[in-house]
Amino acid sequence: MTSTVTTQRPSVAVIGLGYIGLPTAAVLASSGANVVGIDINQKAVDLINQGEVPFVEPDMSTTVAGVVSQGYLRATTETPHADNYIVAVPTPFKDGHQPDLSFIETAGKQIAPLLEGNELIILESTSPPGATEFLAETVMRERPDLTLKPGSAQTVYFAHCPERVLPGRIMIELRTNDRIVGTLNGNAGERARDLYELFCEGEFLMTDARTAEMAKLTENAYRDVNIAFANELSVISDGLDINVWELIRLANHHPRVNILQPGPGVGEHCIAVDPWFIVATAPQQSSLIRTAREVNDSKPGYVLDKLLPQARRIQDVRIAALGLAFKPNIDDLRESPARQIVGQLADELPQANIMAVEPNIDRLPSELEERDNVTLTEVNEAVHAADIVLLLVDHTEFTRLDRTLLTQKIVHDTRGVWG
Ligand code: SAJ
Repeated sequence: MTSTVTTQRPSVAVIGLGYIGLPTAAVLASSGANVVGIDINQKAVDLINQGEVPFVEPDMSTTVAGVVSQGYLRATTETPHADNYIVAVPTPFKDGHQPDLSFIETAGKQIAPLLEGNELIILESTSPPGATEFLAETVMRERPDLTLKPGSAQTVYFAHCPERVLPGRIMIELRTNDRIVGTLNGNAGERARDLYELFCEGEFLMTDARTAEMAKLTENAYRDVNIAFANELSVISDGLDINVWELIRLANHHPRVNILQPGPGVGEHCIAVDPWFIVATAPQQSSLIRTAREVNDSKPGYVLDKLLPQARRIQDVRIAALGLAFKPNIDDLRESPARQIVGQLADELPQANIMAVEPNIDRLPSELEERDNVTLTEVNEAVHAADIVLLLVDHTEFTRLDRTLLTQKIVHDTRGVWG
């Protein structure tokens, strides 16, 4: 009996080289696929083709440099033909928190003219229920000669395989997390699993596309609701003169209680956005999920309401605002509540000297940089000079701060790290 061993590397085109697309492209290329990454950002494309990376993610740069130099990953602005497409484009929301699927639509229109039949198209972007179907319909509208009906030479296969990796641990979690795979037609799910098995050691959980879409949203809404519970407790505790972190620590000793941590709000693109996709899909049935979003979105305003009256009583007040990132020990400022709070402080207190401390960046974001009353300052210098110290992010540099520097200061610790 003879057996054939195929050594051919599968071809994959990854559309969107952002926080998910680029690490996925790199890890696929390092695990046996020939990958082309497509992005509209020419600067990012050029950087990647030089083996460099346009944003910081631990361990990503060495993988990218390796696969680019071996020729297994290249980036381009032009979509080529591939046997497998992975769509990892943004899914923001529009006015009224309605999902904006225009990037998915554009990706579908980009891919459609290249299709020959039998390709697999995987939607990775976090999406409202029905988005994989929407992508398939977009492609089919452009190409009426193709079909979703399995088994013919003209069939194109669609699956949803949502990313679930944590920023800061993406290169590890891509390999180790379990993967939900949702089939839209035929054996699309099995084909997606075979492709992801090149790098993913986690369990593959097979379902339909709509359930897979909802599962991803459910995970982030679960976390959002739990953070909202902690944030609501923090506001209640303030009124009762109770330390909320001690309260939560005590309650969490119960074997079936596990409350998350309050803070100045919820940042970044995932947890602060995804629950709205559920609300938009089922507005009448999602009052808890909507309220959780509102509670977390109101937290930056609550922090400001506590701080501003004190700040206004001090002439030419000096405020050390510690942290701009959306969570500890990363440089990602997207949708960060800390950044929002510092911006509003600058608006409300034109005479103040606001010393923003963010050890993970070397330049303030433009909307803060152009303000006369905000400067990027080193932590010890800022705390030393400040009347008010406002802790917004629990970066290691701040949790380790010499507490004696805080005596004589008005301290607002939104993360509960200084007791
Ligand atoms: N936060 C709190 N209190 C907590 C935990 C978090 O205030 O107890 C805040 C953080 O400071 C941050 C925000 O919530 O501002 C979100 O941070 P996170 O670490 O909870 O999550 P993300 O947004 O970095 O990543 C999430 C993850 N989802 C879940 O844990 C269910 C990740 O696995 C997803 O892949 C990612 O969203 C995504 O891309 O959807």
